[in-house]
Amino acid sequence: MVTGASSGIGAATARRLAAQGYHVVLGARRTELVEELAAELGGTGRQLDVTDETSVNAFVEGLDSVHVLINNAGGAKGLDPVATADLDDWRWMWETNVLGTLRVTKALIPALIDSGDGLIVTITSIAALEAYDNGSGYTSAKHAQAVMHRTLRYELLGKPVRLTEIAPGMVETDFSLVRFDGDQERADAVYQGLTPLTADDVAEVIGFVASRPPHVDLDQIVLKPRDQASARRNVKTG
Ligand code: 8X3
Repeated sequence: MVTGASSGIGAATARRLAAQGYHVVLGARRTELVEELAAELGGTGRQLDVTDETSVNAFVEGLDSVHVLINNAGGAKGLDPVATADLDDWRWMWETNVLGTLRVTKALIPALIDSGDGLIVTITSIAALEAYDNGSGYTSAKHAQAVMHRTLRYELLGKPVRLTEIAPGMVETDFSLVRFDGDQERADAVYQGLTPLTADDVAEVIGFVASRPPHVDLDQIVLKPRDQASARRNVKTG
């Protein structure tokens, strides 16, 4: 099951897992896109808004046994200093990244345990490991999401569920377009002058994680382009 599966890392991961033989269940707000992709992959596509409890409950209904949950839905809005933080942007980031991951994970823990060999992959970010100026709405949400995921690793110890945190740096998807509210020029500028990761680069790693034997838990994977050393240091910034 993949959240945020209509584009970017979510869609690429759904493709990869389907290629590895999984029946993929795709969720996103843009129903048409997930239905289309699911049809192509021989999977199931349904509307899912991780910020809405009713939507999450309807989505997981009937899923008795789930082997893999990919918590991918999330993102950033804005790049503002704390002094001028936009409360609505913060709410959106906490609702999607933190509470969205919580809602979906909570709803699926029984089905993951019942599978006898479950795996929870949460896509955090290098923003879950670092603080950077003007990014606190996103970095704080990603830190919180990551700590929840890492806590679950302790709480599920002894149960047949593995947990992997994937913390990517720059990946060229519509991430920056969403962050900058549809400003294509500003979004493109983020990736110009360096070679970012692609969604497929990340999906390939997730495919590797999912194909390890049940006793092997890849706890945390940090994945950056060669051109990026940290959230704010790359070949352009020096
Ligand atoms: C986004 C990471 O490096 O693009 O999650 O800020 S970065």
